[in-house]
Amino acid sequence: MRFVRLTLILSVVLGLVASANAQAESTDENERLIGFWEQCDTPASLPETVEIGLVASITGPISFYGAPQEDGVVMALEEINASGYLGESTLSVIVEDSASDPTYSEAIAAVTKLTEQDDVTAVLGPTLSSEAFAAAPVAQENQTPILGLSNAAEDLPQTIGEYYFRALMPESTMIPYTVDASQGYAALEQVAVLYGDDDDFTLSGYDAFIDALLDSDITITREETFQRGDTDFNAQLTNIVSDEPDAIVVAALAAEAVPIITQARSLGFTGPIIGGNGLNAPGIISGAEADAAGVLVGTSYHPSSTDPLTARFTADFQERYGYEPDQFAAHAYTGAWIIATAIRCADSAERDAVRDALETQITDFASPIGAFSFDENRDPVYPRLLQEVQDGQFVVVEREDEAPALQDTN
Ligand code: 1QQ
Repeated sequence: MRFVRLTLILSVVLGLVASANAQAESTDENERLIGFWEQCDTPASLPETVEIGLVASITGPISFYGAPQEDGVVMALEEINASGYLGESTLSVIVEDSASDPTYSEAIAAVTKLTEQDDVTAVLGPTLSSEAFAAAPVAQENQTPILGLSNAAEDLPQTIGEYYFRALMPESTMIPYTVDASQGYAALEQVAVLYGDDDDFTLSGYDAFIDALLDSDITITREETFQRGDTDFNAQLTNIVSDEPDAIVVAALAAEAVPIITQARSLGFTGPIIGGNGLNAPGIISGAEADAAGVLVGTSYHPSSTDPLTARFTADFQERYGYEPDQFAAHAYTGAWIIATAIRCADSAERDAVRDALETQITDFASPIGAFSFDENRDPVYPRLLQEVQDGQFVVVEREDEAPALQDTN
């Protein structure tokens, strides 16, 4: 499986080398919607090939998130190489599947291989915050920049160190917005909280929800817990529903979120179900079907955006893969372009130079998730939006920034 994927990527890369030079001088505006074409000169000192790694849970229950991540990264690399963004140099990726391993040892082994054996310039991933807590320290020890694409747990950059950056904002930044925006949309006086107490991401989601609810003077009717792999939530939900809350807040990963949603509806709960990042996967909707109606979740990307860059990303991805991209694909695509931009701006494949460029160069980077910058904690800043599941799809019900700033593409 991995061999097939690598072969495929290699042939994509090789096929593109030939066309890269021809297109390097292209001034086609559509092609240059994304990238720091003006901000940083075309690099001249890079090796023929610059290698990066991707660690993602492409198989198993976490593939809800990891599979679209791989697709987003592969598409970004194809664009980067075809457009000559790195001059004569080709960016290639070694993909490692951390396979939803609940012990996280697959993620640790993957980051070890990439940083110690393959000598990659930088690593993208891993998918879960829990995987990142376990595996990113290996990149830190090997002084290799590592960009989390979907890690929302609290304090990850501070815990791992200066080589860790992330392309997804922490729950402590997204959830206050989610709760605030949901209030404008649904009457929330008393709310129940259901959360996984054995995962770094769901625990951070729990903390962020509690803080946001208390800040908004919303009464918490009850708190209930579960663990990864659980399938029967009827005991917790029966208690929760008996209090007649206005909404249920859920900090869960997708595999558990689907039965939570369907069992809550079976028990007669018809109100909003407000989720953290785990509920951003479209698999929630295909899994819970009509029961998903009324799920509210904060995010950064929506395929309906009319921003030209976002619209082009959405159309190209849909055409290439035959399915609509989700937030996880959009962050992965953006993350790959950001690594390429750090390499371009540093004019170096050297790890420290790329790390420094990530820290100093990435400001107002126009992307499918809006204008993207890193703050002083190496956490990202970009506009947020609230979406609700209506008629079997995510629909934007509020956005923080109607028109994300577009960088000058001339
Ligand atoms: C995390 C997450 C998950 C919901 C998706 C990967 O955000 O583990 O931090």
